[in-house]
Amino acid sequence: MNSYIERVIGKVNAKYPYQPEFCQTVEEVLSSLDTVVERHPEYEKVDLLGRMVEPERMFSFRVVWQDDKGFAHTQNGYRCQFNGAIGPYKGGLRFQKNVNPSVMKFLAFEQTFKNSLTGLSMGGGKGGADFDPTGKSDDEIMRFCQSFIQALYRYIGPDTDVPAGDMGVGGREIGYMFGEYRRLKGNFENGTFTGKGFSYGGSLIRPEATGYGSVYYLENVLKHDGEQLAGKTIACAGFGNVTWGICKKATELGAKVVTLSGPDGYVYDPDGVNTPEKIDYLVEMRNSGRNKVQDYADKFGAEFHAGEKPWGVKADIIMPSAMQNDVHMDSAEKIVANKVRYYIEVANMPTTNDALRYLMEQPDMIVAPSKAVNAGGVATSGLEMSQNSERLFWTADEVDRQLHRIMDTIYENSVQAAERNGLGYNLVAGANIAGFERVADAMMAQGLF
Ligand code: 2IT
Repeated sequence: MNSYIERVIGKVNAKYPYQPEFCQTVEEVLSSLDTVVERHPEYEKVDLLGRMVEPERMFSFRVVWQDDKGFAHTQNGYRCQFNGAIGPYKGGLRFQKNVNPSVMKFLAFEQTFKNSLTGLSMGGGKGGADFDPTGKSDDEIMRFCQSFIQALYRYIGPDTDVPAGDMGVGGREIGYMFGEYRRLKGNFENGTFTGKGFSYGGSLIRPEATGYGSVYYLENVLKHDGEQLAGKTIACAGFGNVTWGICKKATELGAKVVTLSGPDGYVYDPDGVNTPEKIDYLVEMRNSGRNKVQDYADKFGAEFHAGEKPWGVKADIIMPSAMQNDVHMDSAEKIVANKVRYYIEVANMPTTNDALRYLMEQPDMIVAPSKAVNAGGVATSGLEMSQNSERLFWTADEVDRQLHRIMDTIYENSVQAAERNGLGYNLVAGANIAGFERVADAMMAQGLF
């Protein structure tokens, strides 16, 4: 490996041993950049990589909220403004009990490259809190969102930093946060957030966009392989917004999602999650706040496997669409033993680095990386920002058409970036390189800071 890259990775590992997710993503991204950095010795002089692995700014704050019995609770809130070289910081907010600085930094780092890949003008950011929405009442959620924004509102804005949803944050939470933001600022400010409700500036197709985009990307992979989506089976994880979008689009295109998962285990439905009733039920499960996928198995008579992950199931396509580090070596070995050809990451960093490397080494496997596959979500957020600033409202068809075009372009740019660098058909390295090059050019142009 290039010695400058090696040194930067080494420094991050030494400096942040208590931030394992962040170290993991830095290693994953930088290790794709060998040929690029070899070609650009000037990067080392201005310490481009060393600057790129440090957030421009990151803050943490106290969030106090009152439960329905009147008791106060104190959580930790964060916003990581990682890189603003190509546009205002942009990225989701995650409310989940395991949120910590390492998780925030890994997500914001990934977001920087992902947003760059979309071709739109968005820098990388992420935020959230270690608040667990499971079992909370609607009033409790509202109070938490309001407290969160009381701490954050000064530091975000349509040209500064544009938050959106992530795990634990959907349309309802965005509504409560935007309401509090507007109250404090006394200004609509072009919506500031994305993923808003349709009555106040939200974009049609934004809820579906991450799932739809991942299926559009998958179609490109299949086409390259002389295959098509119709008739294929897909193993997914999670049952949230992203998996819901995959189920909808896969069904429309004649494929079948056969697994879902949750913190309690996984569901195997060989008939597919492919009727309006089943697909709508995912939304109902999410809204119930129970966070249990067994409810699906009980309702539709599917198999439920308590405490297990779905990666041992035979399917044509694997799409880990739940959370980070969901697929470890033991799962990767099962996937290979099942002779799966398409491993399409969807959740942010769903694969540990050793498992990812192992999967990429399989001669008969095609691996696609999450930062490209799931970029349709944030891309459609970018389309929402455009609509808000033009004070226009595009039709669902128009947004979907643009999303589709962006996903095709991300795929093409990734393929070409890998080929240009002599790496063959390598979608993982291609996405890292294509995402990196744009941010690197912008940082070089903007001088030292
Ligand atoms: O991981 C992601 O790309 C998101 N959670 C969506 C970010 C956004 O700003 O729409």
